[in-house]
Amino acid sequence: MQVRFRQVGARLIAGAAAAAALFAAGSALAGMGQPSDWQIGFQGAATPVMEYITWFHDLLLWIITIITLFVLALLVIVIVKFNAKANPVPSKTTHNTFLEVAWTVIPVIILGVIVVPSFRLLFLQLNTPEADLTIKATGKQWFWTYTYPDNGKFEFDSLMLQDKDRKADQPRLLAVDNEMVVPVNKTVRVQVIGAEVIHAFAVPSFGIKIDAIPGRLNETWFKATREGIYYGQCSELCGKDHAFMPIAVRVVSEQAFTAWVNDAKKKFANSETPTNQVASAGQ
Ligand SMILES: [Cu+2]
Repeated sequence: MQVRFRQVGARLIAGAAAAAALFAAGSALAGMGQPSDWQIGFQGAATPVMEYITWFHDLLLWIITIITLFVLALLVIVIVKFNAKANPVPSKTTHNTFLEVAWTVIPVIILGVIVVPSFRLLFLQLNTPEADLTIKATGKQWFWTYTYPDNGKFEFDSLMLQDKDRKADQPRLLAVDNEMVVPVNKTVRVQVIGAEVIHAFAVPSFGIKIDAIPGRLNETWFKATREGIYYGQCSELCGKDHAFMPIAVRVVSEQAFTAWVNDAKKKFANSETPTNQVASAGQ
């Protein structure tokens, strides 16, 4: 019996180690701003909110793994030690005060450990700090329109690049013609609304995902701490081209942002959403 126990234990540990190694490899492959092959974990964090989400996720993964292994070990013990063959005359024990207090108090402590960072994260996500600039993102069928009310009120449409227009380094189904550009290390308030149906504005590396609902102005925020390009997608089933309305956010230095704003003001002056773009968005 002892030998069989040890064999089962050794196999469990080997299995857990293999799973941990696979997970570590998958996490290491996590892309920055876009998904990568064989990735298991989240995309790399580019904002304090996403760093918190990643940390909280890892904490929960440890807790749930330990609980699962503990319950599995108890089950294995019961199956091996207390089956009818191994234990023909069962004990008549019914109550055990210490055990009953322990299995009430220990889960309460575990939930207490989880609830504190959970609420902190919720407040961090929902309390928009003093914003340095506001951008309005309007979900349309099937593309996004970005408005910069603080920087000259220009607005432009952002449509997914078709394969023929895409450069080699631009990811398929994610790259767009006009990226949303923001300065690094600045708090950006994003106001999100839907034009006709419900969409959702989501950028994994920023840790943001919020519904774009017609007639309701939703709000989220992010503060990107490193430059680069970060991709997201509409995350609410919104119709036939739901999969083809990506979000691309380029985070640049403050000087580059000012230069871009000056160009954009001219490029997108008096811009209105041409109806032919709506028609061609899905082709
Ligand atoms: Cu959508």
